Amino acid sequence: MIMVEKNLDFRSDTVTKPSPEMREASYNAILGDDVYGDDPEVNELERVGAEIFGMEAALFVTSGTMGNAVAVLAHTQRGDEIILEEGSHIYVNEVGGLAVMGQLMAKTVKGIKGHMDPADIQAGVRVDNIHFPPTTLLCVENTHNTAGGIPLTLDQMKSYWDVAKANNLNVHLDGARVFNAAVALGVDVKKIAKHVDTIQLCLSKGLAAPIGSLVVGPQDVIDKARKYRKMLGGGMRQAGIIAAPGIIAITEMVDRLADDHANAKLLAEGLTKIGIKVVNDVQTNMVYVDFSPIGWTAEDWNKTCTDMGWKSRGRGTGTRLVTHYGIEKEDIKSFIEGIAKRV
Ligand code: TLP
Repeated sequence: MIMVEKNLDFRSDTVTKPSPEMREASYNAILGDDVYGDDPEVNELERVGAEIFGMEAALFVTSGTMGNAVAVLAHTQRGDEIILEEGSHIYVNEVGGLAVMGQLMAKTVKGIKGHMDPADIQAGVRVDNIHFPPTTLLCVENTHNTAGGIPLTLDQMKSYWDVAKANNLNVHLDGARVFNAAVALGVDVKKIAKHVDTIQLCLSKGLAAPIGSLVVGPQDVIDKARKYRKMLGGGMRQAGIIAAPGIIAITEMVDRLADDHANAKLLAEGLTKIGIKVVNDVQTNMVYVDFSPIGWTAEDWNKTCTDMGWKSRGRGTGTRLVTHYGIEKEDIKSFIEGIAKRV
């Protein structure tokens, strides 16, 4: 019997390990060649994924980065301009793939807590002019990672949709943590999906599957994305072994994200009492801290965490702490007590 493994690692929710049920599902997977469309677990994951989001189709990809890449490629032509939030993962953290693979121009809009003012989006859209590239896509991120795991509200999502459609743009959502957003907002994820054309959602973050993402959207866009996935080397053959845990991720691991959010709040409150500054508005599973008020450097923080058996990676005067599957309320309490003793 495989037990739920403790995972005292605040670096990210990408570190989550599969649940015992997921490991069993991988073991029992029937498997087939997915490039021929023959893998039953992949087919089921794509069917269930599309259904959960109220979309026509879904595509299983290796990672969030690949999911965003194939979606952006499917929506655009070489030489288009796309609008993104300044701190978005696609713009900052995906190795410039949009420029390299898509030959796309990027126009960034500065958000406040991850939220872009629709007027700024409108101002970023190019008018039809022989000198300008056409603007064809708006990318949104929900929850917004570098803004502190902020869930964008349905009204905000609708405001992007309205401005995009008024200008004939498609909308792609980097929903690496879209289930965290839905849980934090207390809404069905379909309501978020209503305001976008495509979504990339990660199975391998808080939902604890070992590998992979889904791209969901209209059939014709997903067909194009599938072709781009093959071009990028992402045709995966007996991928059911990793798709089987993905099915459990989206059907059984969503509700427990509320525990991660509660644990993040508990962590933020505890650290604030000790004198550590929490710099974000904690609404989901991320706590951004500044430990300079207690006189600690990143080295002090990292060493203290290591001594206590935790993984955390301080840089400069702060770090991001992410709560996830494998970290329980008791672990948060003992982490806070441990830090308090050492300050
Ligand atoms: N984010 C990772 C790091 O790359 C920063 C993390 O630890 O948070 N979109 C968003 C919003 C993400 O946060 C990430 C991963 C991705 C896309 C990419 O997913 P992967 O890592 O599966 O390629």
